[in-house]
Amino acid sequence: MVPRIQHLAKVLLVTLLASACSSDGGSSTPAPTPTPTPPPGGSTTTTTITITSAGVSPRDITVTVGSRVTFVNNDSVPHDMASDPHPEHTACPDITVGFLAAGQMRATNNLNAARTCTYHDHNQPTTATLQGVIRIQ
Ligand SMILES: [Cu+2]
Repeated sequence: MVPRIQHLAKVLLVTLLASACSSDGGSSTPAPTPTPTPPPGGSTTTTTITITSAGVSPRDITVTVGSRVTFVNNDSVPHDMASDPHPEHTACPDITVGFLAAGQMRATNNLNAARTCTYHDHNQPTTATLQGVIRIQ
């Protein structure tokens, strides 16, 4: 009788250990929420983007919902700022200010939708220094 009880105890112990093991494998800590990696330099809170021969500055800005952003062309040549994608400009049409002669400035429409918009110079659509990000939050 005694050996049988010992055997039962052993079976019980093994079962407990097995279940402890399986429950441990089943539970997992929640994965950390991924945060978007900001570009080098981060995002700047401003509503003015200045264009010079070096490109647009700041390249990455954050504005509040309802803001307007002003593009200032301080370059000696014209620029034609438009929403991505090129050449349709359909993603964020409200940020398209269009043709800016040297020295000219123009504001976007009110940016009423919270989202991230990117733009380019329609005359130089592949020039990276003339591409930027407007984060509407
Ligand atoms: Cu374009």
